[in-house]
Amino acid sequence: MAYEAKNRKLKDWVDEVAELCQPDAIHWCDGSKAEYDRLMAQMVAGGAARPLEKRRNCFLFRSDPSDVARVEDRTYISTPSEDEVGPTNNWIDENELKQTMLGLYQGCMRGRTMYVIPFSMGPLSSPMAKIGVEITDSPYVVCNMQIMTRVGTKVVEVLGENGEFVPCLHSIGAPLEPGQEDVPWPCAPMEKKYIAHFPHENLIWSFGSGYGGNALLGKKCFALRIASTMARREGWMAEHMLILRLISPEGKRYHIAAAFPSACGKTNLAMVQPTIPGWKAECLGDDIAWMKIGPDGRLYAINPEAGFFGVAPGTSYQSNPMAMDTIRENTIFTNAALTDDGEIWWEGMGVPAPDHAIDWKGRDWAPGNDDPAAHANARFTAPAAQCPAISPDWEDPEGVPIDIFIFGGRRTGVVPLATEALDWDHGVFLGATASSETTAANIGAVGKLRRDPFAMQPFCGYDMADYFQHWLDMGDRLGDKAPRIFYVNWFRKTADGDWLWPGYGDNSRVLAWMCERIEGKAGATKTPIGNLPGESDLDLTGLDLAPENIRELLRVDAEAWRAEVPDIEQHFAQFGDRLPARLRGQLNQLEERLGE
Ligand code: O2Y
Ligand code: MN
Repeated sequence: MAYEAKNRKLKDWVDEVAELCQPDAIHWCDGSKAEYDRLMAQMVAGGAARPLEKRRNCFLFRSDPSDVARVEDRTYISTPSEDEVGPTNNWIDENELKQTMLGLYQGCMRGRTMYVIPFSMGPLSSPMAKIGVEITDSPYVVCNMQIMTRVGTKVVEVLGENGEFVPCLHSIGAPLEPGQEDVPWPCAPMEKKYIAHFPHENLIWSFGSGYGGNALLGKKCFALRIASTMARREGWMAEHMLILRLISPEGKRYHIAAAFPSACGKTNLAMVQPTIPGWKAECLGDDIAWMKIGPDGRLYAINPEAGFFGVAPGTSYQSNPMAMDTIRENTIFTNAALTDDGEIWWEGMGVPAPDHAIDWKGRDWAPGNDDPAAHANARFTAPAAQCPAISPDWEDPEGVPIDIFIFGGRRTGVVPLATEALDWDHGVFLGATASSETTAANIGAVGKLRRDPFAMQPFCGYDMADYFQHWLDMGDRLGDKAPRIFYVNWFRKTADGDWLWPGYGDNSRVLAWMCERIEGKAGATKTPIGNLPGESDLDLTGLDLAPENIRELLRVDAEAWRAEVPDIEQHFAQFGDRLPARLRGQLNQLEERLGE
C-alpha cells in the first residue's frame, strides 16, 4: 500500500469486501503513471492486452464475445418498494438481490488482486464533484478508470477521515483456482451478471461483466443512475448530456448541453468543428453533465468525467476529426480489429479496409468476410485533455452557465431539422417524448421507433414520471434564467433514402440559429409543434442544398404529427397517475394546435 487511507468507513468497507471476496492481494491505487504502466505491462505479459506499434502507449483488448456492451436486462435499481423505480427500470427487492449477490461475491476474487480505486467525479476542487471508491478485481478496469476519472492519493486526501463516498463494488466473477490458467477476458456467464444500484444507500454492486458501463462504475452507474437520485433529493440535475461551447464571430460564448440516444452522433456533436464562417466550438464533455443553480440563478454544468469512452466504428476524419486526433496516443482500444502492421481498424474509419486483419474475436479477417472486423460497440478510452477541441475551461470547478438545452433523436421522417420549444414546459414535453429509430448498432429490429425520454431511459435511477416532475420543478426555480430548449433531427431522408441534411460540421448552422434566437437576432415561425426556422433564418452560405430539400427539412406535416399522438399517449400511459398533469396538458395542447 503506497499510502494509508484515514477514512474509517473506507477502511472498514475494504476489510469487509476483502473478507467476502477473498482476494490473494489488495492494492490501493495511487493513480500514477507508473501504476498504469505496470498494470498494462502485466496485462500484455498475460496476453490480455496488445501494444499497438503504430500508436504510442496504445493497447488493444479483445473482450469475451459474451461481454461486449451494457446489459440493460441485467441492470437493476433496488429499493424497498417497487413503485419507486417506475416502469422503465428493472426492480428486485433489496434483501433478495443482496442475498443473491453476496452468494456470488463469496470467494469471487480468489487467485486475483483486489484493487481499491479512490476516484473523483468532477475536478477535485469543484463544489459539485463527488467521490467514489471502486473495488475491482480487473486491472483493465483500473486502467480505464484512470483515464475516465480522477484517481488516486489526492482523492483520499480530500476524503479525509470522515468524508462521504459512493462505494462501488465490482468483480468480474471469475475466481482462479490454484494452478488454473487465466483467460484474456475473464467474466461470468450472462445469468450471473448483475449491475445493481441501491439508491437509498448510494451503493453500487456489479458482478460478472468487465465491459464498459457495467464495470467502469463511475460512469453510467454513479454519474447517472445514482447521481440522478441524489440530484432529485438535493435539487440539482445529473443528465446524459454533452457540453459544448459555441463562440460567435463577435466572441460571445454560448454553452449548450445536449441529450441524444445512442447512434445519434452525440460524440461527433460534442467535438463539432463549425463550417459556418466565424463560429468556433470547444468541447467540455461528451456524455454526462452535472448541473446546479448558481448564486446568480443560472444553471452551471460540469463534466464529471475526465475521458471519453467512445464508439469506434463510424469514427473517421470525416465524421469526427477531433476524436481521431484524440486517440493517437495513450488510448485503450477494446474490440477493434488489428491490422498486420500493428494498427487498429474498424468499419467506417474512413481508410480502406486492410487486405488482412485479426477481427475482434481474434480470427483471420479479410474484406468480404460475412462478419464485421470490429464489434459494432468497439470502444476507445482516451483522456479528454488530449482532444484538440477541448475547452481551456473544461475543468473549471464552478462549471459553465448553460444557455441552451438540445434534445434529439434519429428520425428519417416527420420530425423537422430544428424546433424551438414554446416555453420550458413545452421543452420538457419535447424531452419527455424524444424518439429515435433503432439502427444496426442498437439491439432489436432496425428502424423501429423507440421513445427514450431525455436519452435517460436506461440511466434514470428512479421513476421516470418523477424525473419529469423534477425537470418541471427545476424550470420553476430557474424562471427567466432557464436555458432555452430546442429539439433537433439531423437524420431526415428523402423518399429515395438519401440524407436531406449534410450533418457533422454543418450542424453548427443550426446551433448558430439557436444562439441568435437567444439574442433575438434570428427569426422563427410559430407552428403547432413549436417555433421553426424558416429557410432564410438559417445561414446556409456555401452549402449546396437543393431548395426542395431545405423546404422538406423545415416542413411540419400536421397529418403525420397527428399520427404521432397515439404513440405519445401510449408512452405516457405507462406512467399512470404519476405522469405530471402539466405534461398531459402539453399533449392536449399539441392536439389542439394540430387541429382536426
Ligand atoms: O456499452 C457500453 O458499456 C458503453 S455505453 C456508453 C459508453 C459511453 C457513452 N455512452 C454510452 C451509452 O450507452 O450511452
Ligand atoms: Mn452515453
